Amino acid sequence: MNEKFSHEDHRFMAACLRHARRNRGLTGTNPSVGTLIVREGRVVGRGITAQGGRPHAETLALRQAGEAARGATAYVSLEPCAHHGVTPPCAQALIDAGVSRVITAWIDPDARVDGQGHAMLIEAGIKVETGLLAQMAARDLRGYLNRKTKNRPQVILKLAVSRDGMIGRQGEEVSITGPLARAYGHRMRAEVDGILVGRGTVQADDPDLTCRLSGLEQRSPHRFILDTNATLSTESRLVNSALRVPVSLITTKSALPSSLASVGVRHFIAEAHDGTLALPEILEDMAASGLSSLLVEGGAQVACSFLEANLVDEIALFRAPVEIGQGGIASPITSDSVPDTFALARTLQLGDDTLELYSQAS
Ligand code: AOF
Ligand code: ZN
Repeated sequence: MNEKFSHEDHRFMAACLRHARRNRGLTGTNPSVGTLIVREGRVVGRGITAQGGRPHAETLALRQAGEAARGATAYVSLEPCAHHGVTPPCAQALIDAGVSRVITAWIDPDARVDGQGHAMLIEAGIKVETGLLAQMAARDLRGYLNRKTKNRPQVILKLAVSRDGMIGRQGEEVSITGPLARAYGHRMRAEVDGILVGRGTVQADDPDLTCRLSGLEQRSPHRFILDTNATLSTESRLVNSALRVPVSLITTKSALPSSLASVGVRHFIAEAHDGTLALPEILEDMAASGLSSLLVEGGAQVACSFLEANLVDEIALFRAPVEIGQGGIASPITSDSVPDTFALARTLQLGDDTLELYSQAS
């Protein structure tokens, strides 16, 4: 245990991080941050970044704490901001409220903050310590940190693989995983900002790519289709739901056919290198538009392209006991061939299926 921090500090920061997790996927381009205000061992204020990104966590926690914040300790999962947004900086709000100690998990890499929040607090005579449960916080904030430090969203590759190593069958829609694994897949969609597939997958499966879990329908991510020549069928489910949940076609064309544009399909213009869409640049543009996490769901060729370009941060590998046999489409990776730059982080049993979650072992 780090000497700077007591058992109580660990316990409250852990609670603060759990609290922050509740709004993941709901705070727009802003990370979901948590704040706990603690006085004499008792929580007097709790806050999480609100839906849409404002108010910030500290504002809400201080509002709840009121006068009790004076002399209290504030636990914040990310360094309090130092910039003027809709409201004055959170660092200033903590100073004004009279807290005497601020403990954070991670320094905010946003250029407008980047140590300045901590500096403001120290300047005002507040005791500041950072780095408590840092790895856990960084894991929760990984989409945001990826966007700010690598200029691309965190990329999660999702694959459902049969016992014989297939992800589907040529020309036919087959179900590989069972209902629990499918529900988990929908849960994953609810937690990301974007989801991406190739046009071939749309043609073969006509997917919705929305989150259809009861109560989480509003958390469907922005849907992106790699479609170099903008030939997506206007009859597809994706196109028909474009006004409800955003769909962007990633193409090299200068304009979308009016049949698509007129029904709300958005256009994402990309470069191509040697006839192949330039994935690194696409991800950079996505990050610039505020996207922090992207779920890549198919098909085999798209998965291969992301893996070959070394653009995958995590792999969610669903292993199902079914056999596909004749006409199967081979998965680019199976449990036996996950690249050795990835480490198994977690295994979950979901009915008859097993989910293996891998992260880049950085
Ligand atoms: C905090 N507490 O709860 C969050 C913070 O667009 P704005 O003005 O809301 O600023 C967005 C930036 O605020 C974001 O990039 C990150 O630096 C910080 N997020 N800061 O003090 C919070 N969500
Ligand atoms: Zn703030």
